This record gives sequence, C-alpha cells and structure tokens, in this order.
Amino acid sequence: METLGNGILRCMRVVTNGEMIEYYEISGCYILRPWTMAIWEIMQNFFDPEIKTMNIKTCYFPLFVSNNVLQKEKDHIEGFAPEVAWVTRSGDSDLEVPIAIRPTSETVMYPYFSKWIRGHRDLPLRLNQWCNVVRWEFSNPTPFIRSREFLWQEGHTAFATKEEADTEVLEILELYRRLYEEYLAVPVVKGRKSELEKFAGGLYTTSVEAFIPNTGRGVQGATSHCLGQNFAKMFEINFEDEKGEKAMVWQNSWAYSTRTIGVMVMVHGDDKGLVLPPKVSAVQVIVVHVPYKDADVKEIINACSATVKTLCDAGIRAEADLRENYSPGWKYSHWEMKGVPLRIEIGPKDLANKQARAVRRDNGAKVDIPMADLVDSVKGMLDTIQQNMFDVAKEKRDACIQVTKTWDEFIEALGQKKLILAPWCDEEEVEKEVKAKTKGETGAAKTLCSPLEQPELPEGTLCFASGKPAKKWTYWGRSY
Ligand code: 87F
Repeated sequence: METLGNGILRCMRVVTNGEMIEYYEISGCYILRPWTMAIWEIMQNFFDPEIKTMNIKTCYFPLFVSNNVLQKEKDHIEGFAPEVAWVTRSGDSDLEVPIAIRPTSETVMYPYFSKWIRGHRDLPLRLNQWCNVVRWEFSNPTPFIRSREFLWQEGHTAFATKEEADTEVLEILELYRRLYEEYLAVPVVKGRKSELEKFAGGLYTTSVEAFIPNTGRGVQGATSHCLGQNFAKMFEINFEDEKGEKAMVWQNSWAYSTRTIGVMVMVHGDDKGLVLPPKVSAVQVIVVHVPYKDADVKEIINACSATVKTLCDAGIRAEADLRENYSPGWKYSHWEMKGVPLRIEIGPKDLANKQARAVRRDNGAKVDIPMADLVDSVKGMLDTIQQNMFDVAKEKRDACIQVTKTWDEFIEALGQKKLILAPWCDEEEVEKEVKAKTKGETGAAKTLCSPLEQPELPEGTLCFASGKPAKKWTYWGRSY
C-alpha cells in the first residue's frame, strides 16, 4: 500500500507527464493545458444545455467584491476570511479602499437579486455563471484538488416557495451524479451533509461524494445547497406574493469545479499514467503507423490517414501520430501516459490482411479488427471501455466500503483506509468528538454524507460512537 504522500506525488507526475497541468511560478496556481481544457469543455457541453432546459440563464458578474458587501455575510464569512485575497494597490498608489477577489459570488450577486425581484412574476430567478474564483489556501496545494484559483460553474436561484427550491436541489444533484458516473466513469454517492459539514450560510447541503481507493480518502465531488431564507434576510430579497403580501424568496446555490477532473485522474490513473474515459478524452483513438524496414511506408501512412478520416467522419475523435523521429514504442508509452482510450496500430501485415490492431488503454487488451468493420468495432470498443472503467472503479470503491457498528470496528476500518458506513445518532457533538479522537498526521475522520438512499436501519440500532439510538446511516472517512 502506498502512503498518502506518495499517492499525491504519483498524481502530480501523472498530470504533468500527461500534459494536463504545468506548474506555475505562484504556488497553488496551475496552468490548465489543452488536454485538460478539452475535458472541461466536454463536461460544459453536457451540463450547460441541461440547465438551459431547466430555464436557467447564463450571466456574468464581476470578479471583484467590495469589502462592504463581503462583510454583509460576516456571520459565516468569518471562518473563510483568511482565504479571501485582496487587491490593495494599482501601480504605485494604494487603493482608497481595498477590493476582494471573489471566493464565491453570493455577496456579489445577491444585492442585484434584491433589486431585480419585485413581484411573484419575477420568480423564479435562475442564473448560472462559468467563471474562476480565488481561495488563498494555505494547506498543501494539489493540482485540481486544492488550487488557489479554479474554474467552476456557480448556480444561484431564487424561488417563491421552498418546494420549488427543494426540487431543484435534487435535480442539480442528479446532473452532478451523471457528470461523474456517465462522463468521468467515477461512482459517487448522493447524500446530505451533516450540520457540521454543510455550508454554514445555508439551510442544508447535498453533495456527490467520491472515494479514492489508493489513498483511502473521500472527496466531495460537487455540492447543491438549499440556502433557505438566510440570504434573503441579509440582502432583503423580498417580493409581493399573489395575495399582495410581502414575502421572502427561497434560494439555492450549487457548483462543480475543475476538482471533478482531479477526482477522475486519481480514480483511474495507473502505473503508466492517465487513463481517460472515452466520453471526455480529447482524443479517443490514436492511430500509430508501424513501419518495417523494407515495407512501403507511404502506403502505411496513407492507410493511417484514411483510418483517421473514416473515424472522424463517423464522429469519433481520432488522430494519427505519424511523426518519423519517434519510434512506435516511444509513441505507445507517450499516448498511454496521456490516457488515450484506444490505440490503433497499422503495419505491413495489417495492411496485407485488411485489418488493424487495436489496443485498449484501460486493460491492455489487444484485438485485430477488420478494416471493413472499423467504425462499428471502434464505437463498440469505446462504449465497452467507458462501461468497464465505471464497473472497475465501482467494484474497487465497493470493496473499500466497510459497515461498522462499534467504535473498535470503526477505528480498525479507518486504519485500513476504508470508506466507512456507520449508524449514527446525528449529533454534532458526537461528530466533533470523533474528529478529535481520530486526529492524527493523516487527518481526522469526518462525515462525508448521509446517503439519500438509506439502507434499512433496524429498530434499536445504536450509534457506533455514542451508543445512543442511531438516526441514520452515514459515510465516514478521511477526506480531501
Ligand atoms: C472561501 C472564502 C470566502 C467556501 C469560501 O458551495 C467565502 C467562502 O462562502 C464560501 N469558501 N464558501 C462556501 C461556498 C458556498 C457555495 N457558493 C456558491 C457553494 C456553491 C456555489
């Protein structure tokens, strides 16, 4: 078993060698290279149309926040304050008043929600923006997982009723599940955060939670919050309801960030580097020519180009690597490092037999496919790879789940880097105690979420930590 430190080091090598990330001069900031941005765009191309069919509109608010509005949120900003970055100077002169860089946009947006919402006909107001945010983290920065600037979408919506808000929270959570499971081939649990772990400014927080078997850590994949009426109070977001009476809106906010890509990298990466699910890989098929000394190289190269064209015409993202100053072996490991799902090799024998050799990145399996059947075979293989990557990841994740009913079982499972499912009394004090008692160099155990789909909890089941009657099943573990 590798230690956590090695896990992170391996991950860093994987994303730099795979040409996803370049390290930057400023600690905690990373260059997202085209190999990364292609994945981000594909995810956007799924998510953005989905929310548009929900009638959520795109907007863009400024990067800067005045101290004035930021302080409006001061009750719960207190904990976050050390992470807020400020601009204090332009050129040689100090600004009259420093301005903050958004760590999230509640305080940027909600004064305008207050202005724009007058009557019930102005509701619902449903906005989303794609942007960067800055959180000046101090604990060890990690590409994608903990960076000081990251990309995300943030949705902010306001409704006349709590019921509408509740419905949206779950609709968005389901889109996040699909993003992880259908695109990134990463199994997640949909659940609700504990009072301690929820967004303090909101009413309740739901999330999708993933697990990294290699390091034994849970990771929050995305969050969908019901904010209740807390912000409506703070920012006076009121409306006149159908009866002509003054009422307060119900709000949600939700986000997924470039962290999603880091989770995918950690879940699928192997000794050879990245392993990308076909649905999000910039290049799904890399075609490599295998020249032999006395073979007609031109003919092989032409066959490769024709293969790429046939695949691209069929809507498959294929490219050829026909560079002559690199050996086939070098190219194989290069594209393996970059995680391309399928490699097609064409040599003189393949040409003669009207076939091509296909090699899967996920399991190394090699098959000869008849050229006559190229498109269907490749489509089939890409679908199979996508499904297999999810199945394998789920099997590994499930093998790490340990149901524990007592404190001793819990501690043992934690030592074995398990994802723990335990009956819990749902008391904040008890969670704090568990955290305190498990505090070590690898970090304390905390609740990840209570799954929305609860296993049966028999009458009389007791909390693993307090011995009081258990109220629900909850996932626990160390986390990122
Ligand atoms: C860091 C500095 C200042 C997280 C912060 O999850 C403020 C904050 O409010 C802060 N880090 N948060 C919570 C963000 C809540 C919420 N915002 C909209 C989301 C989804 C998108």
